Amino acid sequence: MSTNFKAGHALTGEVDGTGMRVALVCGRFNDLITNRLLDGAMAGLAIHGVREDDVTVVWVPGAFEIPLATKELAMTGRYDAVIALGAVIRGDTAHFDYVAGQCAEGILRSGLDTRLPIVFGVLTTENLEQALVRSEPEGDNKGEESARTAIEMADLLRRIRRGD
Ligand code: INI
Repeated sequence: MSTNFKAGHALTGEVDGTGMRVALVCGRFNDLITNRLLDGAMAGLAIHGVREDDVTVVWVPGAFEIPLATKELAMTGRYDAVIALGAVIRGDTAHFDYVAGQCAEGILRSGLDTRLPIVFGVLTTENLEQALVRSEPEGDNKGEESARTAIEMADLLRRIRRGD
């Protein structure tokens, strides 16, 4: 029979983070937005059964600094997943492209290098309004979505490695 690694519970599709340890890295730049993402992520983790005591939150100056922190946290071996939260909002210069691009590339690389799920919960938007829409306290929230992704990927890797 073939093996089919479905996301979450076979019937409901729900993911279960019970017993998982998760680290969050938040950029302080645009912290009006990143605090909203953090609230969404904490709520998402709680909904899926992750205990508050099993969550570590680390702040860094901006999105550019996120990959170094995600990699360092991943390398401790203490976490099942790491979530990166940031807000890069386009200004008048090319700075946006460097910060957003390098942040995304660095986060991807830190996951591949450490073989741990590192979730890209970094908003890259044209303006503040778009960032607000994607960080709603009750509604669309990239932080909450990232929490689910972290649990799903941690569970998937666990099952692939166990071979069940
Ligand atoms: N950092 C962000 O997280 N978001 C931004 O929109 C941003 N902009 O626009 O400049 C930003 N810049 C700071 C950057 O992440 C570093 O902290 C800084 O360059 C020092 O390395």
